[in-house]
Amino acid sequence: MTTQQLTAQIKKKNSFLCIGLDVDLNKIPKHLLELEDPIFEFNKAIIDATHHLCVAYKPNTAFYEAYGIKGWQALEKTIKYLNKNHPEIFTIADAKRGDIGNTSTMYAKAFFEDLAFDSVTVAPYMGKDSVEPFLAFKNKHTIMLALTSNQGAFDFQTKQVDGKELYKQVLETSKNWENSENLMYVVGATKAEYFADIRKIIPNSFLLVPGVGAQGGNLQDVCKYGMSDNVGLLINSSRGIIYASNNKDFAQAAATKAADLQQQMEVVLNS
Ligand code: NUP
Repeated sequence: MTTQQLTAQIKKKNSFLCIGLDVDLNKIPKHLLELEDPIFEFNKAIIDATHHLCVAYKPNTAFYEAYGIKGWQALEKTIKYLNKNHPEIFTIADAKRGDIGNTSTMYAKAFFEDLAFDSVTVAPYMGKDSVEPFLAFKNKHTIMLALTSNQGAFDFQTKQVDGKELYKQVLETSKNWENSENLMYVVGATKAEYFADIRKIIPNSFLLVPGVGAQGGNLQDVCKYGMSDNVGLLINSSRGIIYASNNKDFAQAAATKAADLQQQMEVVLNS
C-alpha cells in the first residue's frame, strides 16, 4: 500500500485510528475459549465490528508468539482474513525487529512476503545496515522506534549524543538512508510535548502513535502538535478498545470505544 492510498482512506473514513490486536487469552470472553481457535475468533469478531471505524490494525507479535505454533497460526489467519476482506486497511506487524543485514532481510521476508503485512516495526539500535534491508521492499513500510511511549524512553532516547537528543539523531540520520521514503516512526502519545520538535525534523512522515487509552496519552494534544498536511498520524489503542467488555457483547463494546475515538478524530479533521 502507498502512503497516498493510506491518506485517501483516512479522508474517506474520517479516521486515523489503528486498533491494536493484542490478544491475551486471560482477558478474552470465556465462551470463546471453547472454540478451536479462540485468538482468531476474537480478532475476527473485533474486525467485523470495527473495520469501518479504523484505517489500520496492529497485532503485536508478542501476543501470538507467546502461544507457540497455535499463536503464529492465528496471526497468519488474522492477516489473511484482513487482506482478503479489507485490502484497503493498513496492517502493521508490531515486531520490533532489526539485526545484521542478511538476518534483517529474512525478518522482512517473513512479514512482507510470507505474511503480507504492509509494515513492520523496527528498532534503530543496530543502525543503517540493519534497517535498509526492510526499506528495500517496494510499497512496504518500516516503522522505526523514535520516541517510545514508556518511561524507559528517558533512559537512552532523550539523552544527548553529540549535542542532540538520541531520538533526534535517529530521525535526522535515517532521513538519508536508501529508500527512506518507506520510513515511518513510532512516537508515543504520552510524549505529546515532543511532537512539535519532531515535526521540524520530519514534517511529512507518518507517525504511529501508541499510548492513547490504557497508557493515558491525549488524542487532542497529539493532533495539535503532530498532525501534518497529509494527516501523517496513525493513533493506536489496543487494550482500551478490545477489552471494553469480556462478555458476549465484547465486539459491540469495542466498536463503541472505537467509534468514540473516530468521532474525536472527525472533529479534528474538520476543524
Ligand atoms: O512506544 C511504544 N509503545 C507501545 O505501547 C511502541 C509500541 N509499539 N507500543 C505498543 O503499542 C505496545 O507493545 C502495544 O502493542 C501497543 C499499545 O497498547 P495499549 O497500551 O493501547 O494496550
